[in-house]
Amino acid sequence: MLSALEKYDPQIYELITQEQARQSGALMLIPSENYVSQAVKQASGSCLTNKYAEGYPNKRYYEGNQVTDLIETIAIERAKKIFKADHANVQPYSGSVANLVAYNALIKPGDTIMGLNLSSGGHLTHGSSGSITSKIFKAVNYDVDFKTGYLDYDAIADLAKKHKPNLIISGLTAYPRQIDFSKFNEIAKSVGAFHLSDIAHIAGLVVAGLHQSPVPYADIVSTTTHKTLRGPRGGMLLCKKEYAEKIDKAIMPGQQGGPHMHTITAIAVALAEADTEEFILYAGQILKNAKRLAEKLMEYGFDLVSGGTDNHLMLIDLRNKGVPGKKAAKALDRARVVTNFNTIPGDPAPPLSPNGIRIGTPAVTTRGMKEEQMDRIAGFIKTVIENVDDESVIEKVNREVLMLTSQFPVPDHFMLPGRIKKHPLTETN
Ligand code: DSN
Repeated sequence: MLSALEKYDPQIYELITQEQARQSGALMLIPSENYVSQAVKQASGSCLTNKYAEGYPNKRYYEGNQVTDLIETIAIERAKKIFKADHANVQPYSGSVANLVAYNALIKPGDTIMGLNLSSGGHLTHGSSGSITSKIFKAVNYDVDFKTGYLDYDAIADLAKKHKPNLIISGLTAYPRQIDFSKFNEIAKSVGAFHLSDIAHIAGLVVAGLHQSPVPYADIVSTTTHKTLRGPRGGMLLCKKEYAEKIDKAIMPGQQGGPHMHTITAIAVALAEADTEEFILYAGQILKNAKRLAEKLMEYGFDLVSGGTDNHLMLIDLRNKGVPGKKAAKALDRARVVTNFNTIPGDPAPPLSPNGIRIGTPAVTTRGMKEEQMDRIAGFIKTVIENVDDESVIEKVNREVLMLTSQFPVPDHFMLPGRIKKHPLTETN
């Protein structure tokens, strides 16, 4: 494929090559990023990108969907199996779309939604002031306890009683602790609200049994497919049987036209990869690495929100180091340590210049890095932050990172041992 690209569009070919080199020579610590397998990449770049398939398997508005019907059915069945869900829809283009679809399926414009504040680790689509979700709906936000950094379920229950939301969202993009979805469900039900759980960040941990699953509790569960789940960039919805038709209709014709069949094909592959012993070990190592990285950073005097992590990510409050988050993230990037600047709970600084950075371990774990390498990464972060204005020190770290990453090549061709079993659907057809 690349040779054709090289021939016809050398400029784009060259840029892809540069990006490949960047990804390979850097420590990708953004907790929402990961590396997909060659099998997922191949499915994503396949001829399925050519096909329109509006509708659902065996109920399409276009002809020629004999193969896409089988592929989408396999993806749905694999999703239902690994998440133990009654119903799955694999068509949402992204996590943001999936959340909007869930709102549209359950509530109406003008209703009240209640989600985690962006600055406390929530997502834009959980009712943030800049998001259309706060324009269509009345948005109420809960925060983490600013002193402990943890969710305070009593305070959330009180807020729910006060505002009587129609829908409560549980879920995170920058909360470093486990979430008790059963408690969220109790709170939602006590005020007659629907419960949407957004597990975009932790889907892989949920599948591996390393985080409580919201599937038995929430009315609808939304997720992306490309973070800890390690699939292509996409979205997915899971729900109880009673909401199946509502969800399907809210996606098509409610919000989307033709599904991206190449993405759904790659999602199917990723879901099978996640249904293996190797994936469970991978998810376990993500957590071990995160814990070790957090411990080492704290040893170096870094202030971690909530005093550590019990998932794949952590938030560093940089105020005691006297370095703003953006300045820190830019300096780290020059040293090939890629993070993102992030608000910390109750951050007095604006979101474009916050006091924190967010880091996580899913991508470096995919490269095979373990606790020993986490110690080195913590050392890189310490050196850069303590020498944030010294380009010669940053350049030295840059070279050390390059040496470390060369020992853990991007698993561009990593394959799981053995082959994914043939699905009975294609055996009988
Ligand atoms: N952009 C994602 C993240 O980085 O967490 C959330 O959508």
